[in-house]
Amino acid sequence: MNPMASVRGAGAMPGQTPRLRLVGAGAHSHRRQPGLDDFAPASDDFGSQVVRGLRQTRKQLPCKFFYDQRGSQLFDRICELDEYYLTRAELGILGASATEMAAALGPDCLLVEYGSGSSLKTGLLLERLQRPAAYVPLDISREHLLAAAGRVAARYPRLHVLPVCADYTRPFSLPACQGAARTVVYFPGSTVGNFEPHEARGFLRATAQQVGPTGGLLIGVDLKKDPALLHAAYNDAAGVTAAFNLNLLDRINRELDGNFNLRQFAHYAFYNPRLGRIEMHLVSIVAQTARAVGESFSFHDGETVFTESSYKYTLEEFASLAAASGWSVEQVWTDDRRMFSVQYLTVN
Ligand code: AVI
Repeated sequence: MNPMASVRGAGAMPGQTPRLRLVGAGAHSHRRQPGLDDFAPASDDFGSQVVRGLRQTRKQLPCKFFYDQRGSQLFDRICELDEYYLTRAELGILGASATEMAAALGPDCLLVEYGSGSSLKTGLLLERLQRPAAYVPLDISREHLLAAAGRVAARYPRLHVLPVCADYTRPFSLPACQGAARTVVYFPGSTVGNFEPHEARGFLRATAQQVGPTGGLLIGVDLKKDPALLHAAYNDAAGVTAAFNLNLLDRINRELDGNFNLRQFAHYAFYNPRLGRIEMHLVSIVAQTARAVGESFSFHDGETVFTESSYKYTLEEFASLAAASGWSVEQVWTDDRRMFSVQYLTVN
């Protein structure tokens, strides 16, 4: 999975010869085979964002940079951890309620999956949709997107699969699809929790614009719960989340000529109940200086680099966030323990 639509380097499926066509913003096409509409920025400017983040008084790095090839593999392992309940809970909800979800979305819908990655969760839904007009997997990683689109097209030969390579937090246009009754964005995984609340509002508003007045949003939202369970989910015993967090420094070393000593930084994640979020940091455990992109950055003993927020919502909090961003919550599905929710929103 590629939740933050960042760059990952998974290779194309063996034997697959994807057709690649670059189109500029505003132009788009409707293809009946897996081709590609490509709006991916030429570069995500990793170097300048690292320099900007590490120059701040409170150092921080954007969490979207977690997902290089190694980071994406580590994230896939996180999703399988006993402590990381999110993926299992969401899959359980989909397994139990995909038929109801498909009914809520209605017939002839154009389903657009943001951050589709390997499109793993989508099959459950696609199989139950009534006459889907098309499926649009949307991801920033071209190779991974094309491989996944090819797999979906092979599995569902009657389905139009129209992959779009884009960062869903930046402008792009969807392929035209005649006969679609409505456009529904599918945004699983509670990636919305990785946005700051003002960013989540901006994202929800932009998504409402994207789908238009008849559109919908099917979204996974992690719920507030016992902080001990949250703490365990982000501090797994096997240390996979720690490796995922530290990989960001390793990526800086690999890609930006850095010399961060990974043994001198520690993973630190905790639930901040006042802000309702998990915070992930990398703590410098000694006073040190590291170099990257030709610049040096000093850290005092105990200084942290803030790497990720993962907001947790109550159903009421998320409903008011949605209402403030042009959406109404139509239906909510949760697991028995109310750990996680999948919600169907329509445009106000
Ligand atoms: C992608 N996102 C929803 C994950 C989360 O739980 O916030 C990313 C993650 N960070 C640490 N573990 C998983």
